Amino acid sequence: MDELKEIADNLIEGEADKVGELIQAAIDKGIGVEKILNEGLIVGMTVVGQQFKKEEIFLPEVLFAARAMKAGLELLEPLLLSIGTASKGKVVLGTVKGDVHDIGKNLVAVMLKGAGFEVIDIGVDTPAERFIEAAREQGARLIGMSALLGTTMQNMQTTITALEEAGLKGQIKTMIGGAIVTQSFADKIGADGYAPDAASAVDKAKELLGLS
Ligand code: B12
Repeated sequence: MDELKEIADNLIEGEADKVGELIQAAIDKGIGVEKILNEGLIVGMTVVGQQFKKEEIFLPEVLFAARAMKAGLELLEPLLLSIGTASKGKVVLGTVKGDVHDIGKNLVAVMLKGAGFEVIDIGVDTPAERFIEAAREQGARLIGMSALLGTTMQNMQTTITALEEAGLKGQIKTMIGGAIVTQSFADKIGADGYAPDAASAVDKAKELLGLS
């Protein structure tokens, strides 16, 4: 359908207003909400993720596309919730205690939402207990933690230890990321997964929740 391709193309170009207009027009025309999400927004965001991974586009383009995705999702979210679209699962996402960097975390949130996950974003400077409390309250099976500072990355370990102490390690999986984080650090602290960028974070979340 041309409308859906147009939505995807405008998302790739980062045209947030146009994406909003096209989505509203598609809704008014009676095109299914899930079709608009899957064949419009998600197709577009998948292309953006792939281009970013291959370094064909860079952060500014991704941020514009992310903004367009957010504009589109805001229109679709209430309709999706009202028809009870099956979510891929809930992910609690936050930046660890002492750290206020959130650009990367927000990108991960948009990509996860775009891929059909329900994201509970608990913000920045988040203590270990808050991650666990949110996961328990929401029944989330995955916690995603972001850190960009050498002084705060250790707080990821604190959350994992607290999960262990609460007897929840394994039941609630952990996925970590942020420019300073590496796979070997993830292995060292016992995180279940690591991803270097937002597109790979989606693949990792699917893998950890047994969806891939
Ligand atoms: C923007 C920025 C800031 C902004 C943050 C604004 C915001 N709202 O986020 C501000 C100005 C507030 C800031 C403050 C500070 N900053 Co700063 N900041 C940066 C900068 C320039 C860019 C970070 C960024 O957004 N990158 C872009 C995003 C998209 O990349 P990303 O976060 O890595 O995310 C990607 C992946 O890592 C991954 N990912 C991220 N999170 C997650 C989570 C999961 C679960 C997964 C799977 C994947 C994943 O996916 C993302 C998308 O692909 C970096 C330099 C750099 N080049 O990294 C310094 C940098 C991180 N900052 C640094 C420092 C030192 C500070 C300050 C201490 C400075 C000061 N003296 O006050 C303070 C600390 C404040 C605090 N307590 O947190 C240092 C850290 C050095 C270190 N190794 O510890 C850096 C590296 C700069 C430098 N070279 O010195 N900073």
